[in-house]
Amino acid sequence: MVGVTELGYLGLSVSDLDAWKSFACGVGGMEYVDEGEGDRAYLRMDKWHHRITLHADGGDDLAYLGWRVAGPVEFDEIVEKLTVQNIEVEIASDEAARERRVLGLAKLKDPGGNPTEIFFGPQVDNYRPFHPGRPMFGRFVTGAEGIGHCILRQDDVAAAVRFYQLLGLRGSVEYHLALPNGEVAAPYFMHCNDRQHSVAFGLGPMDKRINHLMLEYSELDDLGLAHDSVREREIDVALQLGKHANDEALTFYCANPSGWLWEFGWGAKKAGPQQEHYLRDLFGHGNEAEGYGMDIPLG
Ligand code: MBD
Ligand code: FE
Repeated sequence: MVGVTELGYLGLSVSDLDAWKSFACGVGGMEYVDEGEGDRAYLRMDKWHHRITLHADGGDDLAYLGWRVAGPVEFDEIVEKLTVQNIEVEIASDEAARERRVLGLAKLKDPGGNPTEIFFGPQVDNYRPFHPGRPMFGRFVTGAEGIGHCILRQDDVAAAVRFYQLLGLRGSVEYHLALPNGEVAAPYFMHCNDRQHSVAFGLGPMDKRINHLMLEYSELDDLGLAHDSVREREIDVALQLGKHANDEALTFYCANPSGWLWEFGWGAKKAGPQQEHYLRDLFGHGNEAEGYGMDIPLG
């Protein structure tokens, strides 16, 4: 069955491009690309033209997610599959596809109302080496595993699971977390390639469409540099350094300039063939700054 192959790109609505440049590049190590368009700038993480577009429209939230399919045949197949399920899919114009630097583009919404795009054929500028915004020991883990993962707002988790299964993702609830109020949180994680999860949801109501984006470094020391500079700049840390039970990644979560979280990580294990669930993380991930939708007992 046709399915998406990776979470390929994100569009973010932001209000302060300079603050984003300083955070994503100075702290995170991304490359800033300004092509003089005025209302937007790009963040590069590898040889793709970009992985993130920053739209300076003041939204301070997720603008859209881009899911990749292999090529034109798979693109037509997945559009057909979604249409048969009565999901409204708009095939974008050539001009709109060019704007995203892809060959083919379709636009739809997930059940949470999150603007979702399906594309094939990203522009890869392999003549231009990736040039990190601050010295890096290694690189971002992207390639076949895509940009990283994110947690999205979904009011109806069952509907979200059905939708992402239709896109070709697999997964399950991976944690049962006992909350202080006696309830049990049961977040749902889904994958479409070797990355242990590309999308997750089910952590309760959220103010924004997105809770966090996770990015993975190939070298532990780059996570250390990011952590040092977050602490140096006194950026809010919502979850302290710790190791997740599901992907066993060492990560921490800090606020980005739009007031939602970036999870910087290293050492994630690959998706396995069978599902497991956990009651807590391995260590760390203590709660620190509150109000970012991560006030959950993981540690
Ligand atoms: C993750 O990446 C995550 O964000 C949470 C909340 C739990 C496990 C892995
Ligand atoms: Fe995460």
